[in-house]
Amino acid sequence: MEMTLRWFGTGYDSVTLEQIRQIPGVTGVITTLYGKQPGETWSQEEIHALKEEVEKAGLRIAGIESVNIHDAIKIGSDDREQYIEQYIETLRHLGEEDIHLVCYNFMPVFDWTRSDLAKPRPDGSTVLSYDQQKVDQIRPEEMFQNLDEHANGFILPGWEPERMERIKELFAMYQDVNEEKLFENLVYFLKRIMPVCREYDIYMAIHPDDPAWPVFGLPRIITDEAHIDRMLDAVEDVHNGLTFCTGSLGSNPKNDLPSMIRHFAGRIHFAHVRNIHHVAPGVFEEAAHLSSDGSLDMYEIMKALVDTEFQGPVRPDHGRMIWGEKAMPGYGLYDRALGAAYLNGLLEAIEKSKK
Ligand code: CS2
Ligand code: MN
Repeated sequence: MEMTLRWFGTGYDSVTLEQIRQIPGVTGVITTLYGKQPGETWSQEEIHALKEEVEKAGLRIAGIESVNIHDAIKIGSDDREQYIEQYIETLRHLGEEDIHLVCYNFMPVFDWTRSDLAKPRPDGSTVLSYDQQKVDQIRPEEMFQNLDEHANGFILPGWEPERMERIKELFAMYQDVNEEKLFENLVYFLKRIMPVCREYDIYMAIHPDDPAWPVFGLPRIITDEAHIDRMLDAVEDVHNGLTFCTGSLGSNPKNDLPSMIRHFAGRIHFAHVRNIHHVAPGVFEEAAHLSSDGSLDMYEIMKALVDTEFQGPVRPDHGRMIWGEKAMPGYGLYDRALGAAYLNGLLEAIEKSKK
């Protein structure tokens, strides 16, 4: 397992590669061409330049998060072919640059959803939080303003202002897309891209829906073991795999995460390991990575990854905002660095106790 950190790129991220390089045990970054719109082709030159920049800093690109999927593909509209072709082109260019892991999500309209980006915790830190009642009181088109206020001036992944301006239009486009249709469109997309994934040995790793239930009446299909089984079985190829995000799947307390890791062994290509604190049904807030700070057992999660011989990159996920840092909510340097150090500690202990 390789310890990594997500990095949004020069000009977008307040965290630098030089800082990431100094976190003990972190050898790779998970990055993206942040300025790209979903559906836009990534040229090989652009990917190459990004790779050089990362390598010059003494790190490597362990994977891409995300190559976003155009709405036409999720909706299954007539113009999807063109966007699938462009996606395949991008995958080919990534493959040529020796990049073999691509994280993506298949959530309609909104990527992850939260009701608050800066909820104070008793220790004075702030975290992202979710309260179903609050979300129910907000109209989708107001969601962006609600979040933007606490975004510290950063563009949040999945919440780009140009998308938010079209929110009503987007909702209308998804009107006839129910759970079944969305699933069919995902399978169609996966079947179309599998040949290029096999050719270049690219592992696709779908990110679970966050939170793991339908929001604003929009369908969500990557939420629990049964749904994920269905998706993996529909395209039975190791290149069709999963990002195991403990915070997203863990938003539903019914998801038994260590058991799911064992169940999906071999199809998990990327792990996001973070803790959350369940407050009440439909209400949760993010926490420090430490087990005792939240509701998830981080030791059992890491142990399941080690036991199943997970070989891919792992990264701490959303961190708290601490020590006065001003960064993209969830993606500051300090708490994620603490998270990486903690996860590395667990790993060392688990591995040594096995000998
Ligand atoms: C989130 C998402 O949980 C997470 O990692 O921050 O933005 C996630 O990166 C995307 O949904 C993946 O496509
Ligand atoms: Mn995640």
